[in-house]
Amino acid sequence: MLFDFVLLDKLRDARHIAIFSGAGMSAESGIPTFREAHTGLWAKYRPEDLATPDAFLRDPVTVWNWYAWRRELVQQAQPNPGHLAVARLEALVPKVTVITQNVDGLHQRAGSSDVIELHGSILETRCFDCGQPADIAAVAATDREVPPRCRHCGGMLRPGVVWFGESLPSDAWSRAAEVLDDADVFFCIGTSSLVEPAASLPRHARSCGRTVIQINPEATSHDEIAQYILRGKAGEVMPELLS
Ligand code: BV8
Ligand code: ZN
Repeated sequence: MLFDFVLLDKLRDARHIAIFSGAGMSAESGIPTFREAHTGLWAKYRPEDLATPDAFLRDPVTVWNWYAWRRELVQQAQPNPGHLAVARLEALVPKVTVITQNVDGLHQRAGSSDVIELHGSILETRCFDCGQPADIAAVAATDREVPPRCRHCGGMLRPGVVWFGESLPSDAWSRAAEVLDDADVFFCIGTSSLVEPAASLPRHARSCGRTVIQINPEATSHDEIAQYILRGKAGEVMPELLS
């Protein structure tokens, strides 16, 4: 892929690069995107119907098992060349902040040192009732109940993610807003830009005068606000951009 010289100059001169990523960032690690997540075993469910507190209260076993399946997938997955290229950016640019919608922890495993998880982490577990964190490995070793129970209050344990209808962690959201104020380049990688309020970040970045770069094999609503559209896969475009 040939890159615009002005784009390459902007990357060379950048002081602070923000990387806003979605499920497409992890697609080449073998983790189905949300648009694909209802395939195979879960074909009859839509993610938006499972990733809600009501769904969990209505059918805790199905929701718990869906997350147990995804957690297993995530733990077996490896960061792909796209994650690794994002991590390598830190050696080339004074400051790089990753703002991810993903809950899989692959940016951190690739070596990115500053990752804001807007939607929490599937690797974390907490009590639905009292909020106490739980060590899922320790719990699974002794508690066969599905979902397992909180040791403090006996409530059901739940994944440490942000469900639809739940607020984003206030510290993560305020940190993302600070990054928007400071970054000079804003990558938007592998997101369909459908989920709010995260999807408002690239639009806000553009309105603040940042250089917005979209990397996605398909068109999304953010194409209209991006100055640069790199039509391709994260695992191919990002390493090429840094080569
Ligand atoms: C909130 C954690 C308020 C859980 C997730 C009506 C209109 C507007 C908004 C709403 C509405 N009704 C409700 C809302 C709000 C709702 C929302 O946005 N709903 C959507 C469905 C319309 N948002 C919320 O509920 C949020 N909270 O608003 O709170 C509030 C205020 C006060 C008090 C109480 C409440 C919470 C949203 C967070 C939900 N949790 N994840 C879990 O993971 O199970 S979101 C979840 O879906 C993912 O984390 C991800 O963020 C999102 C899916 O989006 P993408 O990441 O973009 O993935 P997707 O599959 O869609 O797209 C993949 C893209 O990758 C595609 O474009 C594809 O082309 C591309 N791609 C594919 N392969 C590659 C690639 N790109 C590059 N390389 C490749 N190889
Ligand atoms: Zn509890």
